[in-house]
Amino acid sequence: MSDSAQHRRYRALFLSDIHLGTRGCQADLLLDFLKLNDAETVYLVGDIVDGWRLKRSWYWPQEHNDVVQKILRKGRKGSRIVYAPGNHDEFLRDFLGTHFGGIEVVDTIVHEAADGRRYLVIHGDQFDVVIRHAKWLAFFGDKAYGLALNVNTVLNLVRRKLGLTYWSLSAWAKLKVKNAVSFIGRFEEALSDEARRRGVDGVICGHIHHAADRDIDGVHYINTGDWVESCTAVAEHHDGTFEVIRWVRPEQQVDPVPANQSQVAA
Ligand SMILES: [Mn+2]
Repeated sequence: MSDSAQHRRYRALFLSDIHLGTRGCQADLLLDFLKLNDAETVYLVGDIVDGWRLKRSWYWPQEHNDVVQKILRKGRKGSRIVYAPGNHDEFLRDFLGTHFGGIEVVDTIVHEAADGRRYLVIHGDQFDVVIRHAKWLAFFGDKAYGLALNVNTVLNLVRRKLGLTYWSLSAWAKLKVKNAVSFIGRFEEALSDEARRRGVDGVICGHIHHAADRDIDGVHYINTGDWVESCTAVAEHHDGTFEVIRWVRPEQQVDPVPANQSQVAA
């Protein structure tokens, strides 16, 4: 089959947690994906470049360059590229509201789907603190909740100044496998609560390396997954429906892969 036959153009594509600059990043698979998939708008939903890791030891093979070039090229060829940084690329949070190389940098943004539904696009690390202290935050209410989000930002700014790594709840939870399941559940709940609070229909996020597309109490919760473990992206079709794409090596692409069936244990 030729490339043009396999080539797809979606209304929007959402990618997160690529972690360029780390050995775990599956750049070869991502290049393959980017070659065959295009969109009117490409959202980079955080942790695209792993600034924390790069600061400690420089790892930047040609393939990682190629990924950046491929994304910039999509911008030049007419795709709108929107970048909402995460915790690993939070150095870009100093550039919110700016453009570079044709890329818009935003903290969060609302994406309007073809069917009119509105989605909050956000990396999601902003809610680590909320998840950790869900009980007392619920008790003290909205003000404490807003305060906790600010504390999280300041805390990590201080850690950065001290040269410590960003404290990552997801990394911590993964070390303790039995906590991971409840962590994922609470993350999904916190993000869908935020969508409800903001009066939108759904949320599209990343951060926990766990792709999803489901309804949580009337909120459409979508997670883009990652390009370290599961190699997933989310596409919006031209009718406003969404799909989790799980990308596998070309030689394995015999049958279409069921969207919600995990091939790799997260
Ligand atoms: Mn993250």
